[in-house]
Amino acid sequence: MTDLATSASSIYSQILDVIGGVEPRIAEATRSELADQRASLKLIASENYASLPVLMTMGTWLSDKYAEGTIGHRFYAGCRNVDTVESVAAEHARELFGAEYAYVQPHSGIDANLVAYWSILAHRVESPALERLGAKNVNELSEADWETLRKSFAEQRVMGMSLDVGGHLTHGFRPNISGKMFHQRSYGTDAKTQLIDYDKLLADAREFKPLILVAGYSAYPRRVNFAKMREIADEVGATLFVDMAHFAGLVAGKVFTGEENPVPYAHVVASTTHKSLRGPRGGFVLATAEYAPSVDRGCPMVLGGPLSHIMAAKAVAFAEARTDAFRGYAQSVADNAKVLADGLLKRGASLVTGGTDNHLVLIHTSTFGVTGRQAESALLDSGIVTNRNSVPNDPNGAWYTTGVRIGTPALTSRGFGADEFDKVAELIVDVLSNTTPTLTAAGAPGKAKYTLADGVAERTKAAASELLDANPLYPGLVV
Ligand code: DSN
Repeated sequence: MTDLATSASSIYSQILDVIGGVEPRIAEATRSELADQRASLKLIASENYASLPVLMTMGTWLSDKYAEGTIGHRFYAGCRNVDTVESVAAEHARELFGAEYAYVQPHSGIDANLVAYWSILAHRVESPALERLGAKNVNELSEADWETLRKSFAEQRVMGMSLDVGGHLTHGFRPNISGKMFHQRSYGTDAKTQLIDYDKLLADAREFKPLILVAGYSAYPRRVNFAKMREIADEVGATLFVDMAHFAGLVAGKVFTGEENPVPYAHVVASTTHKSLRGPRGGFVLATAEYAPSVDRGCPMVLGGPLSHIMAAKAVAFAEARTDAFRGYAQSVADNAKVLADGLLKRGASLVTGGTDNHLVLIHTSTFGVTGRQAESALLDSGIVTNRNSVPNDPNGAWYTTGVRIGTPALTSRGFGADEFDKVAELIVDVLSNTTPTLTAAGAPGKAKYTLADGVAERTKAAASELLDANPLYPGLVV
């Protein structure tokens, strides 16, 4: 047992006892979650395991302080320690990503994207209008001028990757506020290669003339050329906004460099901190100096008061991500994804784009005659946690889907390497090959119910246990 594990065991046991004295069900659920996470193969591409120092940093009285505003310019008194926390986190983020400016207040990825959108609107639409009208801020505008400006926010255009090829709801789709704020057009991928077709994207952008070009994804298993994205944005006068929530860890870990690193090319970059970056649950925004003043208005523009305890944990996670150990981790995430993809392909699976060169893999479940929902459920029965996901031109829609998305960040954090990921591929193919859809009353394959052949769940769980036991989560932690 390491010293950290010994201390953490003692600390967390006492903390859970205290919590249990107030609400035993919460202490129980917290213990149970650790047991569940320890006992399953976590392949959700957007999840990870934060370090014990990051987890510990989240549970303090920094949570009790209101600090709306910005560093040194708060709407509340007594913020000197929050100023320190936010400054350290922002400094680490700037250095880690080589950004001119970092804003670490967003509470989540959606919040970070909202800050990005509104700061771009503030910079591109509001500021020029104020200048034209000779006003310092919106409160100085006449009612008529304000009404004109307010309406102009709703006339702006955004262009992002289509949902069914891997884009994200926040990239201008109607269920999210971004789809209600903007006129939206999506770009897809080439029908044959399933890769981004930059020439087609340019032609579409020339026609649509978006104010904002969004790059980034949540289910596209390939790298993006951000230099080309910037060329396209420049050609049509768009601001390039990159949502790197999924691959921030690969950028921080210097796996994505040169034209694959969004930071030197984008005007604004938003991200989460808890996916491949392995920090606390939260978000942040990076920007060029030009966009910094408007990003800095995130709170109270679209955010509530910053979560100081989470900003502190972001600082700790960024500090961890500066290390050689994190670089090694990030490279392993990408290497392991290739092994996982190859392991699936050689056993007969079909993958969107034919493979991966980032941290995620999208399995086409039609090869196994099941929907994404059936595959996700059968895998869960077998101790493998994934999520169903649409594939390009998905015949089953966004609810049942025809895909399962899997990723390597979490299990790589546990120490899984090539041998383990090849075995994971074997287990996945075994489960999916032994899953059959239940027939509907009309005799057609249904989309939700399924049968998993006898013994498959048990043998998969047993094999998974061997892998998990050899690579324990929070080794030595006993609560
Ligand atoms: N929930 C994240 C994901 O799973 O990709 C994005 O919203």
